[in-house]
Amino acid sequence: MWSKSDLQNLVKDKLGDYLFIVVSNRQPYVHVFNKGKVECRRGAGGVITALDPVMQACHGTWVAFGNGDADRKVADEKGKIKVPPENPSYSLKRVWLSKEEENGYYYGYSNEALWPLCHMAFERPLFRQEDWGQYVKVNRKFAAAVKEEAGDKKAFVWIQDYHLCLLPKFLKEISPSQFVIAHFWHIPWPNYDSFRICPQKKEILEGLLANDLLGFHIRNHRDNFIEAVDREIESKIDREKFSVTRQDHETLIRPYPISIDFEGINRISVSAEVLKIQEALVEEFRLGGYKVLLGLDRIDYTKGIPERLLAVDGLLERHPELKEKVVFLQMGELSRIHIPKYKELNDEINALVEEINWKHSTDTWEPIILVRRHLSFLDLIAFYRMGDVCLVSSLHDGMNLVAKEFVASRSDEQGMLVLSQFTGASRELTDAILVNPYDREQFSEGIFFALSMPDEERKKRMSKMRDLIQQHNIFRWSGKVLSELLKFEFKE
Ligand code: GDG
Repeated sequence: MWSKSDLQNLVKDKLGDYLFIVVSNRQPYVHVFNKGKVECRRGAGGVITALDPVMQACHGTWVAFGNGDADRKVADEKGKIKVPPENPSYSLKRVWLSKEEENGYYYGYSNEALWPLCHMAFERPLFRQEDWGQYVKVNRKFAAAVKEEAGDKKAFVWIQDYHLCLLPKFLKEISPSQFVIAHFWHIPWPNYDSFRICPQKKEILEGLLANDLLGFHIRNHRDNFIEAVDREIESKIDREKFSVTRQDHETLIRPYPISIDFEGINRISVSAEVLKIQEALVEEFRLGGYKVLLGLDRIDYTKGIPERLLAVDGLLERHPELKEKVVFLQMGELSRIHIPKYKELNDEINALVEEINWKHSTDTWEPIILVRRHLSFLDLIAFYRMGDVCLVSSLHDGMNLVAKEFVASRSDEQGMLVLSQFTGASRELTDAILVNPYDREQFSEGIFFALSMPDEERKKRMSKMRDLIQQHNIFRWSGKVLSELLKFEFKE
């Protein structure tokens, strides 16, 4: 089994005199003012969990957008600061963006054009020329920051996600042989008929083909990307090797399903702190005696939250005997609220919760509790521990880490996962109850099946899913990508 130290050793042994630079929009540490004092917060999410220890081991540099209100105060004149605060061992180099750049590059082109383009959630992408202009400008800014950091030294650069499609090309333009570049695409890559509407499709593909290695979660996304290249770009495609060669440069295209820190989550899930939070939450939401259905997401239209609410409504219609016996607890952190679609979704969710609660509630019970609050990591695990059934109903999702985190939190082998078949995670977690969130009846019955599953079967299914995630953990994921990039054989 791959561990954090295996990954650290790999990087130390194989990096040689190359620098290691990670580039992402989101930073691993953000500085904010809290009651007049500067506070440093660690970002959440798989990439940070996996790469923070790697960076600590190889003393690399992480380049990211400095979005915290106290970020400038603590950084030096080059935007740099050593992190983590308790053990400063690598550099975080912040890229500063103006409001206009943030609007055009982040909210505009990344999240109103590329995000809906890549997810089949039937939201029409908005391609504004001025957003594209800012997107190009900001990608150039990131390239300049990487070059400034590397000087003339050779560097491995690992880029994250759809915010930085053009960065690989700009880096190779600045210095053709200095950088070896990998890029991981965290969201789906759509089929060609969806992708071809993008006015900047050629520029995006050319940007990504400057990478030496391009990773997707699943084979289907890889194949969709290759198909887009085939239809749009003059190049040589090797379908045995899964590579594209264009102007003498070869890009390997590979699937790497991302994962989580299974051991870390598993350990915390049985801690006294988590148990204490769990008890407090049961009291706060008065969950004692009920079966708890759980949803936990960033509020986003790709996550299928209205569909989930409708499925719970359907469940209570079809199985009225469950009234006063189950509660659906939906936690949701607001996100991207500057974008009108996200505000509309929020209103839609509020209205649905009100309607369904009004329809089914009794004098002493309401079926749905909606909570909008940012959770600490410990709160998050406590929530997972309270759920009898976790509902993940994305309309389309690259992977979905909530599904994997829920399974890892259940060292008691209790709980069951109802999982959308349109998530990357559903390819691996075949012991979950797989549903089509657009099919309300089937989804409702899936929840019913999960609630009424015999103990033995539930334990068997959970144990199989837990074994899989334990083996295919986040450190193995990074190890696989880096092995390919550093060109040596990956060992299990
Ligand atoms: C993209 C792709 C892919 C949520 N609320 C809180 C909180 N979270 C954490 C969860 C989980 C993460 O956020 C969400 O990850 P997902 O994978 O579910 O979704 P996206 O944010 O859309 O991520 C996705 C992922 O990239 C990785 O490649 O799986 O398909 O869309 O880790 O736990 N964390 C805390 N408080 C919250 O309130 N601390």
